[in-house]
Amino acid sequence: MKKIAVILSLSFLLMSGCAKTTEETENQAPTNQDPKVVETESPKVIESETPAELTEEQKTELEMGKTKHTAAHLTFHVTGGSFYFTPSEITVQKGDFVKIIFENAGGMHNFILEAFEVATDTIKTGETSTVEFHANESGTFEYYCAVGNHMKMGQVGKLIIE
Ligand SMILES: [Cu+2]
Repeated sequence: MKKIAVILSLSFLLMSGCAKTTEETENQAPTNQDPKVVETESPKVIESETPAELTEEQKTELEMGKTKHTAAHLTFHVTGGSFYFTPSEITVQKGDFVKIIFENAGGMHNFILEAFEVATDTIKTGETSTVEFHANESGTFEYYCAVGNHMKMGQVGKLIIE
């Protein structure tokens, strides 16, 4: 009878032990899975948040952000006549996006800025021609009118990129 009692109590202990083990594994199971879930989701989230490719404008803005400058979008009205540009000096910051609205006050003129491959059409009195460029290089650059001898006659200007 004692043997049976021992066996019964042993089997009871084993059963309760098993039960506890099962509970523990059940309790542990979710905590073990949680990191796995995070691990598998995190790379996906990072991938989806990574832009396919930054545009030139975004890259510039990032560069400007590092040096605490913000790339500006600037528009200048430049008037050309015989034989001048007004203004004859334009100053922008490196990284700015510049739009030039060239207005012809009289004669045949154009606006050429070779450093940035900018050239308006040759326009007549009263006409306008617009060009845009990215001032991504600092320095002083000359713009001029390429019609006839206008440049020699003084139809030049200075672009300063700081
Ligand atoms: Cu001219």
